[in-house]
Amino acid sequence: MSVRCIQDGLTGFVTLDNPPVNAIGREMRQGLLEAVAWAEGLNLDRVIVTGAGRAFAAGADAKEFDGPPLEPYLPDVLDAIERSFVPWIAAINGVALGGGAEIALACRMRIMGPGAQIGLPEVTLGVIPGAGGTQRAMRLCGLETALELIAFGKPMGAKAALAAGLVHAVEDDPVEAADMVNTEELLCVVPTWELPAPEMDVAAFSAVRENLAKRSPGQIAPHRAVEVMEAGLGLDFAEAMALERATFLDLKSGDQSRALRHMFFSERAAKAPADLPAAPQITQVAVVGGGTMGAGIAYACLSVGLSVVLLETDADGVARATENVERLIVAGLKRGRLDDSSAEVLRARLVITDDYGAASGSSLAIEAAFEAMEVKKEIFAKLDAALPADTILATNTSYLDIDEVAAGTKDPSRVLGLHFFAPAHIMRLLEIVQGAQTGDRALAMGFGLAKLLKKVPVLAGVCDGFIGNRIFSRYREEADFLLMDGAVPWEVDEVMEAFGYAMGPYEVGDLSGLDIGFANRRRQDATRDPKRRYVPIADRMVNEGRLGRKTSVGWYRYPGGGGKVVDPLIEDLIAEEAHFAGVTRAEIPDDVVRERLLLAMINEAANILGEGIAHSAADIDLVTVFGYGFPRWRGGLMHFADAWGVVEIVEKLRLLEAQDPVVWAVSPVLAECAAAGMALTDWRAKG
Ligand code: 3H9
Repeated sequence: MSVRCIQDGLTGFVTLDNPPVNAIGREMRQGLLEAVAWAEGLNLDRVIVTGAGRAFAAGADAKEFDGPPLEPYLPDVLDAIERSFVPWIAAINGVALGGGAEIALACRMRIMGPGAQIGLPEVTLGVIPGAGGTQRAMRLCGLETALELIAFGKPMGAKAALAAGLVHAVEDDPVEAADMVNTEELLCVVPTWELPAPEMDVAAFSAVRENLAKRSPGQIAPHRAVEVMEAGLGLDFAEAMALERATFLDLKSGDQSRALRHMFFSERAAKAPADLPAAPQITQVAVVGGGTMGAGIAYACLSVGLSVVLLETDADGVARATENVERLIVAGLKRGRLDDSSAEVLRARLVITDDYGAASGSSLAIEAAFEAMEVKKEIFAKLDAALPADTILATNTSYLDIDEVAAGTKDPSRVLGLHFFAPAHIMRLLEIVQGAQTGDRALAMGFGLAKLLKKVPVLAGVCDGFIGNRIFSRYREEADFLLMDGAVPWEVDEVMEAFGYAMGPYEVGDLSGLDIGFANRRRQDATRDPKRRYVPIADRMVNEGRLGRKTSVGWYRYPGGGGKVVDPLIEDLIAEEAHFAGVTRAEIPDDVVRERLLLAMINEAANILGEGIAHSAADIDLVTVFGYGFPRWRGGLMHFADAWGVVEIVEKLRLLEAQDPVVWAVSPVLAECAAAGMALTDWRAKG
């Protein structure tokens, strides 16, 4: 049973017990309802409810959200707890989130452990609190705090919860403290539903709405939560609860909640494959190259307690690398992630040198040097010579052929790709690239490192750009085709921002530097299909010294290194290139811009799936969301494609294919899914 009841004198101890985090499923709701009757039947003095293990309760079991609601419903269970003549005390031993927090809010009293957290993060799953959270929280901690808690879904620690009035006390042993509460004192506490709703505060509502527009553009649930709270001020408790419940149920069956649940569970499913051996122990990592990427990787490793030997080519390189890491440490200090003593510990675990011999104690080396095959080969030869035979050798290349890098080493089975995303200490995605000869031990090391760094690991095969950059390259290519055909960069950017990206492709290009894409295109010149359409606009930009933010001019201008401004010269440049190419440009409606970009990415992603470069559609979703800013609330590229409809996608692609069969050849995976009425998410390679 997921609810255990024990009587001790006139006290009933109720334990929520559904490992690992006491998610509230039907059985727990039933158990709680029975516990109310049990305590009343015994005429107990009080009930103390707590959670088994590390959590109080992580909220409603989100796995149940796909089906219709099952009785007994949580609001009814909590109503029974709140109105019972036996008062309940929540002893919050660990996280109390969503429905878990709502259980606590329905209790007469709440005592929290110092390390526990309480929060209403339902909006992160695309819903709002559905068991009284919106109404009880604002009665307990006031409108402003409740709005912050619910609209942004960020949990509170014990100290903050006490200061906000959400809990009555913080005690080392909340169960023991609950047992000590004086009965008369307990009976004097007014049940939450009897408390008056706060006064209307127009400024608080405007502030939260303004903030939401900036922090959660495109998401519905936070706005609906705010609406319910606003309406609740003018309704009685029962009416407000009914409105909250109806809104919760409406959102639960909507696309955004489905997408966010998909992301929640996919993120947790991203683990080492079950057949891999245990990850080898890591205490020291060698990082080659102390540029932005290498310094970020080194800092990420240092932050989780690893020692790092950062290898550079010469004394100048060492000085530059030292500066780069130090900049990250100072930023960590500024943001409060580090204090003076933890910063010192970090520095003490870091060696920056040009002596490869100093890295001989490393179980893993990660090369993050200049993106050129010859450079990589040279570094791998040095690593091969200087490090023990069982050290795993990884390259952080974004595009290059890992098999070619591995071929030059004594034992290619210990070579893999570990593709980090900038800034490496912040971005959650880690593509773990498996070469033709990569061994299980090397893969296990990659997944082990991802776990240590709290990254989302995705296994990828070898191809130009792996999963993420291959999709991104196609996106960028199609964006340039759109320019040639009639669009302008700021229109394309606005369309993709309206779709949910924080930045469109051209602003991203300016940020990373247009020379990067240029170098890639030159590398691809030898293998590009001569029949494939090629747009030289971006090349011309680079040839004219427009490299993006670093030169204060790229697709946009950045006067004084500040914010972007539209540059009308670009329109002339595009028009000129179109003239040279004999293309007649015409205005392209926003929905066509959006569709072409999304179709291009979906088609490429389906090929990536079909070629076995990605192992599942969900992996592609993780890559697009965690590495490339695809809106999480759309569930990632493939989930979005399924929601759009594979049949419709294939119909649209066929029309484009008729115009340009090279660029738009329809992916066999998409064609197969459309013919079989199958979702991309369910597609599996045969055999
Ligand atoms: C809600 O409550 C609605 C109500 O207002 C209204 C109802 C009427 N459901 O994250 P972890 C699983 S909405 C199902 O790896 P951690 C998770 O999938 C809910 N399963 O551990 C994983 O399974 P597996 C509002 C859940 O220590 C395992 O537990 N609540 C749920 O890093 C361990 O999870 C939230 O949004 C769930 N609700 O973090 C909180 N939660 O082992 C969501 C977890 O098979 N949960 N699982 O991979 C969290 O934020 C984190 O899981 C938590 C633990 C902080 C609790």
